[in-house]
Amino acid sequence: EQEPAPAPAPVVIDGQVGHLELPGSSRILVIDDDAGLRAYLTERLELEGYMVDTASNVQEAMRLLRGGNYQLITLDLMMYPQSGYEILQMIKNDQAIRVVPMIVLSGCNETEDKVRCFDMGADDYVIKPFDYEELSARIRRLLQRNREYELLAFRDPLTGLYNRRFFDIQIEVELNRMNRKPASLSIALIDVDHFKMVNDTYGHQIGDLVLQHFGQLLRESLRSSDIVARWGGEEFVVILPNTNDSDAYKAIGSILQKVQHSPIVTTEERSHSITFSAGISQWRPGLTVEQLIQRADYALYKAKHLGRNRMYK
Ligand code: GH3
Ligand code: MG
Ligand code: MG
Ligand code: MG
Repeated sequence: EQEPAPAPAPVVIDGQVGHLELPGSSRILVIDDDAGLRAYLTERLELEGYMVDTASNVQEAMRLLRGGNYQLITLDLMMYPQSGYEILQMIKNDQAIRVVPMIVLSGCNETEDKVRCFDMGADDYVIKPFDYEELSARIRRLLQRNREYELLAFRDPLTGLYNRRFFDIQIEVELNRMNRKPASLSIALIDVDHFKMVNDTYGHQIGDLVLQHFGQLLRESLRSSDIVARWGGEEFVVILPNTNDSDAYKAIGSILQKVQHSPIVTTEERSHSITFSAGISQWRPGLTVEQLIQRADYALYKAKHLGRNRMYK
């Protein structure tokens, strides 16, 4: 007796979903009009590995918050001449910084003050004089919780890479950094060629696995300082800090070589590899984020138009 021949089921190289690491260690802003307390908190927190900045008034605090990337704020409620409430209100009125976790430090142990602070958006309220170990534990927990949310908010669920929301924030951070200290930076927009055919031939689920695998390959092939994000669909974007467009061209080119020679879907009859097209642009002083992306997008369009499986810069 003869067994029926099994249907040729596609075998897919299983893509490990990359682990997302948010860059940088935690930076804390201590806002307090008491110089002794600022010095004390700076010393203790720095011993624990945090980066600490301090501000003694609202102007300084807002300037630091707008320019820097803080993961947590401690705010003294009793400040002179502006009260901590006014600063709290200013922070919560600013769309960009209102999301930074905040612990209020206060000498008032009145329910009314605590309720008011929580209602205004404070995340925790610690009475002065405080036990440093307890404050430190509260800071640790708040940072951890926020990190858990960031991992959800900034991650693409299919590939485990960063998502576009993260790219939008990170590119601003990088350009701000370069305005302070000039350096080179390039971005690459990457679009898988004829991806619709992969879906049409093997099905959408296999298409998903191919995207996971490809995302992982991008991640593994680039430096850890390069930011790889899923732009959407079968499109990816890479930020290459400290890289001019010629070096970016080389880096992406080696991935292009690797990808076209490694089968990504294998059935009994044949194996299928994918190719991609990429558009590369280098940041120049004066370029906005939008212009930088527009240039990469135009370069990608040229690469597609010239026949795909290639780059353009
Ligand atoms: P081109 O070389 O011009 O880029 O051709 P293409 O087929 O790659 O481009 P097109 O924009 O025509 O098709 C993109 C396809 O990618 C269509 C869409 O269904 C598919 N796609 C987008 N997101 C996903 C996804 O998350 N999973 C899967 N399986 N397919 C996706
Ligand atoms: Mg005070
Ligand atoms: Mg596309
Ligand atoms: Mg495509």
